[in-house]
Amino acid sequence: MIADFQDWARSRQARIENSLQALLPPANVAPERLHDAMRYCVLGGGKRVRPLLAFAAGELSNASEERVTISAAAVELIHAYSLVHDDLPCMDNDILRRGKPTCHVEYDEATALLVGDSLQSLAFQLMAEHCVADSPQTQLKMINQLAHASGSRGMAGGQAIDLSSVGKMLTLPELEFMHIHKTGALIRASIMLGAYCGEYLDEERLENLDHFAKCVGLAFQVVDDVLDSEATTATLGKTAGKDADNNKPTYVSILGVSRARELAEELRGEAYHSLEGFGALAKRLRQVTDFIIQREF
Ligand code: GRG
Repeated sequence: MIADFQDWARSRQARIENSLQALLPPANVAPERLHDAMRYCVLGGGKRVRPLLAFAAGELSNASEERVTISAAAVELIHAYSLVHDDLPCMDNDILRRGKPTCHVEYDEATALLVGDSLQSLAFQLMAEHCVADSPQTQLKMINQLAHASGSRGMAGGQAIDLSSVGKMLTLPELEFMHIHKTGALIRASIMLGAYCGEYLDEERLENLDHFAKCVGLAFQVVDDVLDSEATTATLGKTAGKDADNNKPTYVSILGVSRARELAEELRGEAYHSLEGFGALAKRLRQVTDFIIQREF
């Protein structure tokens, strides 16, 4: 990774960490155990890929860092909630997340459910409380996109398809449909929200950005599948090899590792192509794309 990108990414990661620290309810405020668990699940871990994408997309529209920070925090809270619920015994039943015991292991199942519920509500509270766009119409559009991306026609719907596909052999289009929803929708929302924080982009630019976002969301998942099959639990900070153990269809089980890696490269090419009209303004988006494709955890 080039030093210039590392510095940029570290400063945004620190910014989002500090903001999440301040925006989450303090652990000494009642109900203390719930607030403590919310902080445990959000702070001090994670690559913060979605916030990085939001900051990078904000550069296309000259968005203020304050606005992007709130939008990125909202997306990251939804993401953290999804991980907490995904780890529950009724879903993936996992004990390790971000190198630490999962929420229901460290606290209990009821607390983990409430943590997810509360993080989701807090995300929308932030988007309603702070001014994140030039006009109320754009701000409502952003809240709508985040709600859509999180719900049954986005992430939660993708998770439902995932749960029902255990033990089945999906076709490539079916697998893609699942991931566009489960992982892709929130990644797409983080990019579009970042851009909406600034000057309004014309429809053609928004469409190109949206296409970029779809490619990156899928590429993220393809790489995630490759890492799940090749990396170790210690490197990932979550249980490796879970997809195969759970008999889940993945890009690796359908395509094999080397074709899956090629697919990630093809998606990178298509993502780059969608950014051509933005020129140098899209430098950070290209770099975050590279980070997503080349990451080792
Ligand atoms: C429970 C409604 C509900 C949804 C869960 C996103 C999701 C849907 C489940 C997560 C399971 C999973 C491992 C999906 C693969 C891709 C993914 C989202 C990985 C985790 O995201 P990273 O790598 O995590 O960005 P960090 O810890 O870096 O934030």
